[in-house]
Amino acid sequence: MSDDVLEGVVSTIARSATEIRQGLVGRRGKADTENPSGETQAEADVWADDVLAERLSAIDGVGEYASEERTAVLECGEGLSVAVDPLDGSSNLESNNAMGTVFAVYEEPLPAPGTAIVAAGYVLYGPITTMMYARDGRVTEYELGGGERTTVREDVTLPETPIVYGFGGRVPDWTDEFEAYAREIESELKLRYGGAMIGDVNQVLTYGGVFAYPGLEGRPEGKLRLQFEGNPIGYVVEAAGGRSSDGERSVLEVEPEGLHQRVPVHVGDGELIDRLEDRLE
Ligand code: AFP
Repeated sequence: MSDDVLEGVVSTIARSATEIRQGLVGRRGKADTENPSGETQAEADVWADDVLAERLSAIDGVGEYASEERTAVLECGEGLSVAVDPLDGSSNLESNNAMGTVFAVYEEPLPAPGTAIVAAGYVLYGPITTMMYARDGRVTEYELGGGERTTVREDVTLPETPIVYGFGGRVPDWTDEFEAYAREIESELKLRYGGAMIGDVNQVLTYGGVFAYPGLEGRPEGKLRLQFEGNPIGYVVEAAGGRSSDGERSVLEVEPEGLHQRVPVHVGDGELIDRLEDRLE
């Protein structure tokens, strides 16, 4: 596996992130199209997907491009497979809140398990634009600007003392087991939930704690997509010394059934995830 290809993927996403952020202006409306998961797309979803597809598929050594916003895998030669959520939390664009771009590089054709990931990360469009990048068990944080990326933290590790939590889904739709777990956690930690997985997971990576979008009553598969959200975020949090779980095992060990399948996602402090699995048993 070539370092150059990975460097090409990461620098292309870092460079594009600055343009994507600028290009959100004037693209806050809804497109009249749906993504393969049946969700109405934002204009910005479609545009950001086109920008990233064009640039990432042009890299020598990238053989596949797939995204949460398009039905099929784009074949583009021989090499690694890049899976992207171009604008995670795009429903936050209307209210001008945090959003992200999520990516994972797999060394197997898609759909693939998280165990086939060789590198993953995300861009956070917060007050400033930052990137978390995980590879070979190490996580690095960069600040992005002017197409450049500046290292601000190396060996990012989940803080030992958990402080924050964020749980998705409506409380009435939580299973009794998950609700019991949530009641315990809310008496111990502070709530931080903004509706964009990337913003919420970055809170956990910065302050310690747990994020989850669980399986729901009537929707045991939850909401988040395995290839584009569950796997990349599981890979980053595990590389930072935390744990990921679909409720029973590491998200990275979930066998893929389809490109756009959903999976319950729980990530964060190892002890808190162990407790969750005990509760859901
Ligand atoms: P959008 O990309 O449609 O805004 O969804 C964001 C997301 O996939 C993930 O980032 C959030 O954690 C979750 O959905 C928010 O879902 P709820 O709106 O149900 O809280």
